[in-house]
Amino acid sequence: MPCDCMRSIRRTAPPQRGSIPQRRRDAMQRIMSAAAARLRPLTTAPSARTLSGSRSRPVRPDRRTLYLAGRQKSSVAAEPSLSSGSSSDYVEEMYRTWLDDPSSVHKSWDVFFRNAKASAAPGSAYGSPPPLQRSLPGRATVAAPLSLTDPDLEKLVGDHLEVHTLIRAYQVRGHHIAKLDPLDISCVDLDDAPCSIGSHNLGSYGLHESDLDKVFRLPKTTFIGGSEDSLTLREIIRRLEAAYCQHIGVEFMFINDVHQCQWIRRKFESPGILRFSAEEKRTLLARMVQSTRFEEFLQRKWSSEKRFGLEGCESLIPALKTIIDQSSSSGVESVIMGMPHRGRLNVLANVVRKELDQIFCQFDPKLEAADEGSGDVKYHLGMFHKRMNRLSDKNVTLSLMANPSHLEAVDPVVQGKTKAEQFYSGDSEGKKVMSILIHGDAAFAGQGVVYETFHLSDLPSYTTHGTVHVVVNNQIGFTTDPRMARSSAYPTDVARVVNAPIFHVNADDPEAVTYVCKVASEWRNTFHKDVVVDLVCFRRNGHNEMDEPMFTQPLMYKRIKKQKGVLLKYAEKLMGEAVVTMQEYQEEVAKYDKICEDAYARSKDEKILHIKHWLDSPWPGFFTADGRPKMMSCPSTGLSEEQLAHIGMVAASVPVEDFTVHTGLSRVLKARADMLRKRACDWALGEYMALGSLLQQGVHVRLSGQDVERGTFSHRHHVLHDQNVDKKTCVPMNHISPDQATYTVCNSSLSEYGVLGFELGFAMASPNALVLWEAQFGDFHNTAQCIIDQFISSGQAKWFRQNGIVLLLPHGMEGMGPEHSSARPERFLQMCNDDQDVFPNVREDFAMRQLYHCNWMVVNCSTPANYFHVLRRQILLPFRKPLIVFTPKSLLRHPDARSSFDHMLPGTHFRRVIPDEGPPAAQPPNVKRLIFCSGKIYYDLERERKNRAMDTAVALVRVEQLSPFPFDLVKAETERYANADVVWCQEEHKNQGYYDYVKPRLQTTVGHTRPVWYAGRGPAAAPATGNKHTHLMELQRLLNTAFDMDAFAGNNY
Ligand SMILES: Cc1ncc(C[n+]2csc(CCOP(=O)(O)OP(=O)(O)O)c2C)c(N)n1
Repeated sequence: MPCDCMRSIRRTAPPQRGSIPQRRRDAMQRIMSAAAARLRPLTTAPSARTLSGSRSRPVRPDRRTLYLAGRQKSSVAAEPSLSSGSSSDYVEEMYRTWLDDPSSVHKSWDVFFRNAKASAAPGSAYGSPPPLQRSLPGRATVAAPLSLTDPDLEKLVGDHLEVHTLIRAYQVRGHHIAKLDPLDISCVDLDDAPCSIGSHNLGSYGLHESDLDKVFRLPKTTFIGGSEDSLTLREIIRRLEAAYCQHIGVEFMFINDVHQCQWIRRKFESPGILRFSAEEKRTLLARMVQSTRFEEFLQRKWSSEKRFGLEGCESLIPALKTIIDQSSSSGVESVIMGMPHRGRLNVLANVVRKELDQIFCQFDPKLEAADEGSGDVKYHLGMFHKRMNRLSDKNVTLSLMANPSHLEAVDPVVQGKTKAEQFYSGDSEGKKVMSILIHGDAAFAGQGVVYETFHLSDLPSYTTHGTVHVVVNNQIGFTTDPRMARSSAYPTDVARVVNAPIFHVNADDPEAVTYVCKVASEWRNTFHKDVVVDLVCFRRNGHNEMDEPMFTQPLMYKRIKKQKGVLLKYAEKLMGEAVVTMQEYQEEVAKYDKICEDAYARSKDEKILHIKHWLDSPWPGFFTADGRPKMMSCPSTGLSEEQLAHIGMVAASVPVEDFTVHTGLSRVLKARADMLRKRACDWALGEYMALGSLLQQGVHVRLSGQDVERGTFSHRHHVLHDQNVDKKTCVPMNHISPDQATYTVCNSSLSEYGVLGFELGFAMASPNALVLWEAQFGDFHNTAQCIIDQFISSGQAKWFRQNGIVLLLPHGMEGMGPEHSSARPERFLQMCNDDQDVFPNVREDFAMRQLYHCNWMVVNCSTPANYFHVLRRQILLPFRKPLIVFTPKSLLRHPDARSSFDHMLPGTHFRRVIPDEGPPAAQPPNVKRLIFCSGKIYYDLERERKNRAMDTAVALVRVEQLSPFPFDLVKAETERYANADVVWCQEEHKNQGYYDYVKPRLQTTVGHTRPVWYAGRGPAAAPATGNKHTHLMELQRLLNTAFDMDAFAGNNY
């Protein structure tokens, strides 16, 4: 599909030649006045140079411009005008020079500045310098304002400004005409109008062919001159085209930091930047050999296996290696990477250096899996490897994170793990640990989590201090071409939201790729901000090796078939330059082929596949050598009375001097103190006790989510704000004891997918941290469903790595409408891996074994003490499992939802089931109904039972740990109340909540000998009514059913 309409650029109205419009004169006058006001006195002016370039002046790093400070909308398409920063720079520079020595500037500038100083009316002050050829520098002797009429003078100044504009146009839009596409077929219109840069477009700038050999002074906003400060227009254009319009296209002019823009200009404009030594070229060729021959080897051996080969983007391997080399030389010790399917095996083999035989044996269909769990396909597995970097001579740890098929889902996970490693190694500026994210073009543009991840990049508690993004832009997504896949010009436009520079590069030019990657890593390691490398390439095969691409992209693939391989092209280039001989090249190829063959032979010796050899995050010392827990028990999660009192005291106070808290908060703190005097805890205090005590034990605690610092329901207040001083805050939890671990509590961006992924990644880095993510309301967790399904519930089964993340999901039917009621317990429970039909073998360590074998734990605590215990248990367990907690809303302040210290003292534990401890327990035979329930409905049932004076007839048993299901304890209750009918009561609708999960398990528990009845709302599409009255009616109805002893009489079971 060749297309000529590619990469057109908006035309700007050509200025009139030979005359300078009044508008511009006025603007110039304004700039002059502003410049004069800002400049230093005459005596301090540095040495000057004339327009014809007689003297040079050092660049002042503190140079001010007219750029706006702070975050600003990008203005890539904006034409530079006289009022733009760069034009004002030019005039300002002239003015400085003139102030220093009026004779050192051209006569016309002298006239102009004298007029301006004499405060001529706007417009009349302007006078153009004469043409360069006629300029004779000489000190002006006339002090009075001059009037200039010479049109040549006007043209010269105008032309200089136009040249300046032209230079800027290349910097802004040169990438539009860069030769980025190896296939030269790109159909992606960047704009609808024709191109306005290039020597054939001089007219757009008021310039003419006859100006090409005139010499122009270069502004300081360009580095094309190298050591020269003026060049002919012809040479200016040639150098700009070399810098911006060849195989590299640089998008950066939207960055509103002058220093950063200058840095990039210097990197891409300086003459000779793309010169490589013979040694560098040979290394690059060897890397291209590895990348290319690896895919060819796999194709030869397993021609009908999917491998999502890299053919068409082989330069990804040298690209990544360059980033790693460069970063290692700058001091980076650990690089964490995330990437999709394309080229993943190649990256594992040639970048992370996974043993080739381990990769090859993944292709063997006969090998059995050694580990429990599902395992995963080979192009999803992760890897961790420490190796010596040859360039820097330093060790670098490389991790490639395991990921699901769900494109881009791993991005925030990588960032979280990177943040954690930075945190644990005290790397507060990201100098030792960094991340690289590799993307496909379609996924980068299409997946919203990319945007969410970018928005974390500069937030204090989430920044990883710069990520290098590499896009494998093969100009197709499965069968969809970019014209149908995105609305933006480039797939990388999403990165502009954080002002990340974007370096597009033709991936068929390995040297250009290498250079760009060097600059990208230098950028990251200099500014600690994100940067994007867009490898514009193609996909030689179909989406996978079995796929026929000609069905849908016939013309593109006709072109691809004719496309010579990049390795061959590069080898021929180097042979042409006499950098390598044909024989050397062939030897390099043969050497790598032999490495592959030897590894292939070794892979035949493998008898079994071990997923644990593919761990991306090892936890040294946490397990035994064979990966088992060190014990199968959990100590008491209780605390001493003194500890409870001490942490409580911190929670009830402001532990710093001179800090004014809100009066409402003072009341909250006082209420806490009152409660503590009574040795009691509400929800917030229970949480305080759990987190505070873990911190005291040296366990890092991180609580993240929307508005978690105060708590959505204003109950937590973990960050206090001084009422008089901006940004003065206090985190009392960090004042518990001097040797405690750090508590991180952070309000997140308004994202679930990105932030939950991030926290999951954080939790992966170490087992010795409690990482909690709280949803604002549990309902919103489903925008992060991919992280929950693909990582949290199934991650261990697929990738062997355990994870102890905690999800706090506010849940409860309180008449708040369909969207603030349900955290969807049914969904979490449906994904639990315990068997509903098999009553387990209950041995002494049953509870522990059950936890060990589950994929996650799901709890709904009804008391602060139980919440306290379950959080502490998370760390005291000898293994890690995700914990899903349905947390309360109204119970946060419910007077009955309090716990005595007695339930938190040494020897106490999390209670999986809370039996009825009242009258029913004293006379079990009298109990007619045994109601099992979970969470807040217990308090409604309790109240109703009291109102109906049915304390002896109805037993209420709370199932606090829903999954893994406490078969043993539930059985004890059903046996205790042998005469009672068994009811499951819930406030959720019948097709929601816990019923579908609990019912078969209750039936299994009673051996299907007794019916299990249901008291609750009927089935419904929405989780809750939006009508308060209906809500209360529904509640009363279900309570009526629960306590109506005849409710189920005659019903079929
Ligand atoms: C979230 C998600 N949606 C859909 C898919 C199915 N899928 C697999 S690869 C692919 C195309 C990806 O294109 P691109 O990002 O350009 O990468 P490429 O395969 O071209 O390297 C699609 C749609 C997926 N894996 N993940």
